[in-house]
Amino acid sequence: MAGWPNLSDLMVGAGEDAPVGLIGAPLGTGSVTPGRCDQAPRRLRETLRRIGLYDVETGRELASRIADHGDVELPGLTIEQATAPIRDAIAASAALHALTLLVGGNNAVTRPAVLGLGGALPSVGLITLDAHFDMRDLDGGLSNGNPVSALIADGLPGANIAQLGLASFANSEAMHRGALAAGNRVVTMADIRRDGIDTAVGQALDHVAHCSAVVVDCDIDVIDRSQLPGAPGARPGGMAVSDFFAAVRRLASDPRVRVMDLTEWDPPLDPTDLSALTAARWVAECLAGYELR
Ligand SMILES: [Mn+2]
Repeated sequence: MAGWPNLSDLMVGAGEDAPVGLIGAPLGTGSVTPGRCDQAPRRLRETLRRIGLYDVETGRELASRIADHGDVELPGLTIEQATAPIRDAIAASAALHALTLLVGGNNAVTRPAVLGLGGALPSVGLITLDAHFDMRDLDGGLSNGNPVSALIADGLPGANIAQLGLASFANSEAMHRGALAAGNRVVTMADIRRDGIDTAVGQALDHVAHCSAVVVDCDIDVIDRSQLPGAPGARPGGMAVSDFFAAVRRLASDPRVRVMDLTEWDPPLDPTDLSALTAARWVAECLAGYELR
């Protein structure tokens, strides 16, 4: 792809006018499985030059500029300590850009992303593409396994939460019951295989139809492990990567979607560049969806 127009050509400085913003949140502390997902923002930026701009499926070339706000400074911070700086970075970006791409870091970055949209939780929706409910209990403090529980405790109603891609033998009965009791829309991998990804995404958007702003959490462990080895939680039997890309594009096309995050990518887990190329194409799918608005 050397010499071809590519995603890196769309990156501009934080002070420049752009419809899309990008923030890195290299949060690695507090993970249930310790790892190096703090390396993901840097690796993603390095890989953007390998993703072209022209989409043969639509005959269109991506053109939306992305203002890079750099990484939130988080060295050594706990999730509790990192929450306010990430929240504030999201709020600042949302004031400037129609869509903000938040590159984690572990899945704990999703809570400050939701809080950054003004804190009016009854009007904010959350759609997760995730193998897990992220509904672990809060007794031991915040982790990458409980951002959804924490948001519900903050006051986010389950009527505003849709969860797509839940995997068998990767969640507890208590989490499943908790999600249903809260009123979350729960769509499992078998549902998606039976009904198709378009139906699943439509169900999620219907569930949050009353919300004025929406955060989409893309925990890439939702993708089948054979197609995304670089996430500690990814397992066989996960979402086809083509379905993941289609879901991301369609969700990004909804103007109410103000933040899309990419979490749980741990680059050293994948010695090939498969996971990096998948993460970088996520940026292209977000832009392609945005340009359908
Ligand atoms: Mn997760």
